[in-house]
Amino acid sequence: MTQRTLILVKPDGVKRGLAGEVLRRIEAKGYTLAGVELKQATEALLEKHYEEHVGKPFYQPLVEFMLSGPVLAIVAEGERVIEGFRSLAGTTDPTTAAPGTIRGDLGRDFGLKVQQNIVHGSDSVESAEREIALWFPHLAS
Ligand code: DAT
Ligand code: MG
Repeated sequence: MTQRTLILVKPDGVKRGLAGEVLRRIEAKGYTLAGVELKQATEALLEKHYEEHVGKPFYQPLVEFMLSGPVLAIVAEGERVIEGFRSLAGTTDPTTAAPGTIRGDLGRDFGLKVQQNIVHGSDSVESAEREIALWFPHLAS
């Protein structure tokens, strides 16, 4: 089942120069790039992107962090890429994400906040469609 997913290298990843490393891991796994663009998010875009988290205690710090610099937005394509990229990324908290994953290998462990976990990846077919339409309207299906 060929799918597309929306990946973001978050502002911490871009600032630390890890955008290329994330792209390298995506390509090394065999996924293809359908879109790549450096973008500055807006509050309105993030409110839609993180709609399931609006109102949670970590929502405002998350949005402020996501506005703190540009993100590299990526559409990757491949067989079961939605769960495949989630697996490459590792679990949400970089402190405990497994070694070998992006968050596990690259998450810094000093004074790190959970939202500074380098990458975002869509978590379902529905989220992927919704998020691709938000970040890459011209690629929406
Ligand atoms: P994921 O990015 O692994 O899909 P999520 O969708 O549950 O995780 O949350 C979105 C982002 O919000 C996540 O990447 C980091 C931040 N976040 C989640 N839970 C948090 C918490 N308990 N405290 C602080 N930030 C949190
Ligand atoms: Mg999520």
